[in-house]
Amino acid sequence: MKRAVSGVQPTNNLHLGNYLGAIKNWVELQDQYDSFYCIVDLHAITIKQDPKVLRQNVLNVAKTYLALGIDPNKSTIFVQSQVPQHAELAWVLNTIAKLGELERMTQFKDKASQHKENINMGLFDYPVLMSADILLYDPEIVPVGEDQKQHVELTRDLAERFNSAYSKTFLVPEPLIKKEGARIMGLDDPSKKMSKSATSANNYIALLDSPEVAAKKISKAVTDSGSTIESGKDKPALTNLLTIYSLLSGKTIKEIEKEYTGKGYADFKKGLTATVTEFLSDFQAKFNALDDNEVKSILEEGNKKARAIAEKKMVDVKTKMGLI
Ligand code: ATP
Ligand code: LTN
Repeated sequence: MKRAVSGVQPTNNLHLGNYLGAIKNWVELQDQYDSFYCIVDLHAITIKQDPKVLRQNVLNVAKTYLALGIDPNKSTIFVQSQVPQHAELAWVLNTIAKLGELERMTQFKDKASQHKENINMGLFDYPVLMSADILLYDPEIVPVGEDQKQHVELTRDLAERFNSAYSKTFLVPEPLIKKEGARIMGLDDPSKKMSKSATSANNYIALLDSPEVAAKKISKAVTDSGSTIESGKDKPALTNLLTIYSLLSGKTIKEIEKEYTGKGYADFKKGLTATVTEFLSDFQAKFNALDDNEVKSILEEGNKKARAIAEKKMVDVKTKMGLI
């Protein structure tokens, strides 16, 4: 079976962008791919974390994966720091990654400007660790949102560079970025992506927002000029809301536009709110029903499975490099 690998950082609350751009696709891939979904805590510490909060966030992301439909009988859910080969392979890849190519990474530039007081080496090296997360498992595909395309391209370059220096060792993966939902925009500013670390909580709908809070955020969401409900390049705010509506309801954007012909923003936002709150209530009921100890044992199982594959791959890498 072909493999898929992806991950989310255990930082802040996951939001609709994380679901629609990434995790929703993971759920759909589970039957066709041997899937490995990681909680990337070593990535999270590139920004300062409170240890207690981080520990809780790792568990919360695992519960989020499960409540959104990742099935531990089909997919492997595991924690990055519990598989030491991620950090080990990152070091090896550091010796072939070029300073110049890392300096071009837009996520680094964004995060560095947001955290001027702590531009640490880990933040700079983040994409190399991500490459290690991927290459250890030889996946065919890496399902992610649009913002991660540049990092997957770097991963491909590093895989090819290593293969040509030391003979074929890594499969060169493809990013899987869906056309719809790959870049959900902020509700308060449709020119920027919805982000967990946005300064205003009105930017995102967190998966754990209460229906009341979500409704308030939708009512405050910016809209475009004009009064008709239609998508288009000149209507970024409405196109974003229509995309969310469409992906959560299963209706096409065309169908939704038709439904609201002759109606205004108030009716449209009412319909969107109903769709979003239904989704959130269903998700939160599943999330709250999960037992922490059961979730921890699912992670233990996943860690073991991931470790077995990663250990083998590192023996191959080290042998080829003359380290063993
Ligand atoms: P932050 O914005 O705080 O850096 P994040 O919201 O991007 O965090 P990550 O853990 O870095 O969260 O991303 C997890 C996955 O969600 C990645 O595959 C990423 O591409 C995807 N993703 C994040 N934001 C969006 C978005 N606005 N639209 C679509 N996909 C997204
Ligand atoms: N860099 C990603 C998270 C991430 C990831 C990965 C995604 C870390 N390792 C491996 C896919 C595969 C992010 O910031 N969203």
